[in-house]
Amino acid sequence: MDVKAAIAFEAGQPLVVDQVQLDGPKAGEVLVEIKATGICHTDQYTLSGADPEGLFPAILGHEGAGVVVDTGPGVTSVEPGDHVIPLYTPECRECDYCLNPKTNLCQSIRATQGQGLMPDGTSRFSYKGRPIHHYMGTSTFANYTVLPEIAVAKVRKDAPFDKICYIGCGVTTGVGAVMFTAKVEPNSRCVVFGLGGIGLNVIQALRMVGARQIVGVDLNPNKRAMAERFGMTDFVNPAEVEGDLVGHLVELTHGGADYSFECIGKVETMRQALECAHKGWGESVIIGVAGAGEEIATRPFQLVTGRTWKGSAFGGARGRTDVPKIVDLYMEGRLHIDEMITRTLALDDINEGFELMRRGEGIRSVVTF
Ligand code: NAD
Ligand code: DAO
Ligand code: ZN
Ligand code: ZN
Repeated sequence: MDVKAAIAFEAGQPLVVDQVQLDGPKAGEVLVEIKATGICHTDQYTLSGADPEGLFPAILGHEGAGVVVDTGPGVTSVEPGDHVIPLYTPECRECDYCLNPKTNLCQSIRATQGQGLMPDGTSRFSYKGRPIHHYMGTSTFANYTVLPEIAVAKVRKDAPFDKICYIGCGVTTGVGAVMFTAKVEPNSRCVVFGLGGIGLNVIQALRMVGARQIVGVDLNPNKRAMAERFGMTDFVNPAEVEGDLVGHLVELTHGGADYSFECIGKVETMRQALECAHKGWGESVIIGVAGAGEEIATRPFQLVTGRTWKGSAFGGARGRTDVPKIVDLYMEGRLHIDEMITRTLALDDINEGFELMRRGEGIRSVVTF
């Protein structure tokens, strides 16, 4: 079938909106009509050419929501009409990783997903007869896409697509890091580095689980008001701190953070986040993705004396199991998304959304189809 898509033909160039051809779902696959998709930094990272694993031409996009319109042979968990959120971290419930409660990193289709292909090693997308790569197993910058059955979370039908698409990456990444990776307890003191689309979701989850202190750290003072609306109790602008930032944060949190979260992607702030964690028990969770080849550092004594360094991908969430629960939290009014969608665009204007992100304006732009 012909579908309308934003195509990334080459690194560093704007996306081109045009008609592409999409083959129907094969065994174990589903055809989904995408109703809305967010634009995330990871799409920008790949489009910029900085992503060493980036493949072109490709249809980017990994933060979507839509409706199943067709299923291939053997699909049993969803049917046409079901509302779904595509999962760049699938959940097969059978591989060694899915069977180990310590991880959410299902590996069953990891190799082909990384090659921009469906699990059978081929692409469903083509442009003028030449194949186009899938991206993160999702390719949501198209009004229809094909996904493996294990890479869709079935969600309730009354949830608005133009809001819950954000649960496909940003919301789950921030909220999950608090609930599933760190398992933050009530009354904790916490520090969040970076008050962008991820940091705000960490903050709102910390408020939801009953943290007593939520310190936000950001160089941009314009981020303060929004973070306070989501539950930040203290704001620290490193540019305004005289002396050592880590010492300041340790003092502010009465000895150090029970939990800190790095939501920027810089190795310097990853070190600060670890070192402001409380001696003896503080845990620091890296969420930000640093540039290719970068390395983190600290003095090992920081760990010897009881701090723990962790990382979190997709919030540690098991998509098919946990994403529907996050949609429920939103629909129950316990998580807020609407205020974070600061721009809604048509697919034809998708490059404008990338430009807003490059300029650091707004929190999330969403394309609706
Ligand atoms: P963003 O750009 O919206 O937010 C980053 C914030 O950090 C901005 O407000 C900026 O002002 C602030 N900042 C930059 N440098 C700073 C510094 N030195 N000190 C203090 N503040 C500083 O980004 P985002 O969308 O919130 O994403 C954050 C990170 O999370 C990115 O690296 C992204 O790639 C990553 N990410 C990770 C996952 C995962 O699963 N681990 C998923 C999605 C995104
Ligand atoms: O299993 O090796 C693997 C890949 C896991 C991918 C997790 C990606 C999380 C960070 C990238 C940001 C996503 C928007
Ligand atoms: Zn993302
Ligand atoms: Zn698995």
